[in-house]
Amino acid sequence: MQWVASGSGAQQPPEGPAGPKGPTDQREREGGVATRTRSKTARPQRYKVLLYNDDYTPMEFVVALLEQIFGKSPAAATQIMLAIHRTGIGVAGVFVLEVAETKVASVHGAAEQRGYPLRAGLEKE
Ligand code: TYC
Repeated sequence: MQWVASGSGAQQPPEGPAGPKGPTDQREREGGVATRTRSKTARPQRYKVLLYNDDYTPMEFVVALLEQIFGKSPAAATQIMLAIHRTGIGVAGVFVLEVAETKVASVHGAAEQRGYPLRAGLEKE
């Protein structure tokens, strides 16, 4: 007398890694990785690093900072420096918060080392 329900001669496990997969078990067929496409892409907030004009910091020093800290070409650095000189303020670059804060600290450190009053700041993009 046999007591197995299937009558196939071998008991099937109801669940488990070796068991048969139902057609709706999509996560397991894809290795357990969530593959749902998101309609919203996370974009971290970015911050403008601002430089302020003053009457004492030499123009060449500001140009050198824009090249060395912000990766500007000599021509772009000169344009930005002159715009700050004329208008009082300008954007040196745009970065995620931690990088922007580091750039501001680098500007202040370099200026203080030379005794210049140059100031930098942050503004949300
Ligand atoms: N105004 C300064 C001068 O005439 C030059 C300068 C430019 C200073 C930009 C700061 O962020 C600055 N020497």
